[in-house]
Amino acid sequence: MRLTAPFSLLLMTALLQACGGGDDPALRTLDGQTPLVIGHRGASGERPEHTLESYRLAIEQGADFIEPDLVLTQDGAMVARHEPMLDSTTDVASKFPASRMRTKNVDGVPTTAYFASDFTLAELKTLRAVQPRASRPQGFNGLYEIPTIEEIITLAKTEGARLGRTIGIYPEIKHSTFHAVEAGFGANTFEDKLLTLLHLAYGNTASAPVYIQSFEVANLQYLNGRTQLRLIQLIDADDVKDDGSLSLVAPYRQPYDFVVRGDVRTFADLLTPGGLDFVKTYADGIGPWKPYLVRTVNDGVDRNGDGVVDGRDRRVEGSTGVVEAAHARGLRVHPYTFRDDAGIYGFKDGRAEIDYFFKLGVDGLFTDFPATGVAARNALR
Ligand SMILES: [Ca+2]
Repeated sequence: MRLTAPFSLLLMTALLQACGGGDDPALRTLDGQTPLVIGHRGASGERPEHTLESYRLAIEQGADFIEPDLVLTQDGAMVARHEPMLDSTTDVASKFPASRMRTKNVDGVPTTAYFASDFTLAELKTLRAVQPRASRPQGFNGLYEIPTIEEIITLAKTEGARLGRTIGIYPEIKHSTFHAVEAGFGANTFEDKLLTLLHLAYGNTASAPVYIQSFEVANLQYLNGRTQLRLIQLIDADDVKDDGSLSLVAPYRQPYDFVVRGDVRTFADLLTPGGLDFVKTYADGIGPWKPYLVRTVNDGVDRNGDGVVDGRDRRVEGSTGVVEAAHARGLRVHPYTFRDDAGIYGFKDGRAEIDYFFKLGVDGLFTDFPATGVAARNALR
């Protein structure tokens, strides 16, 4: 049946709205492309973080990138752990005596722990991952190994080929200064190792499905002179205050290489117009903690009426302008960390929070629950 013009228009509008696309404005990402869902430590809300099984679940759920944090072993292997310490995410204490613990300076904080850099890869392979958050599933503890970056790249490529889509990797160089000085590897050894491996696996090109991230600055500047792979400056803070401003307390106040060099700039200083101009000289984007992008205020009102005033009840005051200022300079914006079960500021749940950030125009985001991110991302299409 041929439809009259007004009727077909109505039908099309109805169909578009049924698909969720009718009222969406154009995407406000830097390149107009759909934002990326980055599986933060894999699907770490559901599996012990930084295991092949956590990354595999993130891929199954539709994540575009998987995110391994990297630390070095005694024999120089790159393995996935969020900290150079092994205590909270593995069963190391049940497998090695306390005499293997050491006290080291981790970004200015004296820390006594089992350090990955005091164990060989063969020793680390005898460990099994555990879930560090008591509120998350404990049933996978003791099952999974600590993976190397080589194993993670193989997983991403194998799964990508099987699924017919590109699975990117988003490695973070953890504690560059710690590895150079305290663990004794020397300046830029970590960076050189990672670049050599990534260039071999993906080539030296900005179109590779790779982002390298760091909270430090000098190592990203060093990398910028040696690779076309894309670089992301992470921007940390200690806490968010009631008025929405960021609390900057060491060791979350400044990039640690700034501390060592006597550079007084804070993380927040890197997001001012001048700070973003500086970041643009060596990086392709920023990875800020999310309260830097959306201002929320704790005004004591129990907005969701559950009898408790917490982060979810905060009043959302809108963009801080950082996304817009970064985009104006051609910098991508990938905020962290979105969690269905923790750290939600100003929204009833994790999905509503992600929806808001996607509408704001972020180019991707790190989430412990990639399925939630993928559902929100698909609703934009
Ligand atoms: Ca409440």
